[in-house]
Amino acid sequence: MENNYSSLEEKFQAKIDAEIKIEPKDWMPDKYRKTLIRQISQHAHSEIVGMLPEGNWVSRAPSLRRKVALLAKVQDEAGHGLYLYSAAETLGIDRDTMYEQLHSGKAKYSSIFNYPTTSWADIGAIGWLVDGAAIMNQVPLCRCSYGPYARAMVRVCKEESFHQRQGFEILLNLSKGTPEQQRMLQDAVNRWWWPSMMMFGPPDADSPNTALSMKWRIKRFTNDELRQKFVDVCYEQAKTLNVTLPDPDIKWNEDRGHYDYGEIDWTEFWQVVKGNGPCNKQRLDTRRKAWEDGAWVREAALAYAEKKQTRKIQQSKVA
Ligand code: BYC
Repeated sequence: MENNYSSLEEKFQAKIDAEIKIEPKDWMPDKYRKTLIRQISQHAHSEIVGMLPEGNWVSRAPSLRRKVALLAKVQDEAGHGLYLYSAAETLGIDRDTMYEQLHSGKAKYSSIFNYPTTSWADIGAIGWLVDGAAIMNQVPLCRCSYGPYARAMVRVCKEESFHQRQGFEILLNLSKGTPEQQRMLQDAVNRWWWPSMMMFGPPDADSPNTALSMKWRIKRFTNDELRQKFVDVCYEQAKTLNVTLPDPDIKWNEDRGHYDYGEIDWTEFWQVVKGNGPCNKQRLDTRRKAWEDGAWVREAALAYAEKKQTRKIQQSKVA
């Protein structure tokens, strides 16, 4: 039995090494399935919780054009959540179980969405930094070894890149505005920079999942590799926006060919992940309320589906 399992595992790894996608009905190690369910469901939860800080600004966007773009972006996040829940379902977990894990506080979702959006510039900063970090992390996921996740990510990334641009454009406008608008921009960047750096996850040395996820080509880069790419890109973009990144230790390192950066507050990160961030409670309460308020829609949809099915059976009997 053990020999049989190890030969299955060898064949599985050989497929991965040959860049052949793993599909839902293929044999896979239990741990591969569990890792994917964990990552994809956390990712789906992040998308739908991620709608909340921005949704807060739909009614206060400063022009019709900004409102339309923000509304479209928030709707895109809902779509991303749906593709990702569907991708996770192909691994044998059902959607209600995933929702239950989110609503009971058992499931993780990205730490970034537990921070408040207190000014319009925050919407720009989320687009520039949060979506920028998301793209850095998610483009390699388009080459993830698991087919349904990789294919979902292609569309997600196309939409994320529009989100990043709309955020950057908001900030670019503020950077050319009044001194008050420029202060608002700098304040938003000050507050969103470090939480965005934390989005990539703990340092490689403290990341229990990275090694296996790299071997199985779920992840193509480590947390620190992606974080470094993000710093290098943002430093240059910050110059265009005429803002300073709130890290006095950022400086070009000629030997490494990258920007060095300062110490991240990992105590704050773990506090937020454990549920003690500024908005964790508010986010989960809002999600739970949306779920409860939507009960009648689910009931109506089920009743309609049942009615349709009964009618179909009756018609087939008559025929
Ligand atoms: N927040 O071993 P590690 C978006 C957890 S959506 C909370 O490195 P892994 C967007 C991690 O889950 C953003 N928890 O884990 C949406 C693990 O805990 P468990 C989300 C975090 O999985 C709307 C433990 O820490 N993106 O961008 O190898 C609007 C140890 O970590 C975080 C994705 O989900 C965090 N930041 O690597 C705008 C992308 N970081 O599960 C934007 C897909 C780590 O062992 N996910 N943890 O209990 C990934 O790429 C990987 O899961 C991560 C973490 C890089 C996030």
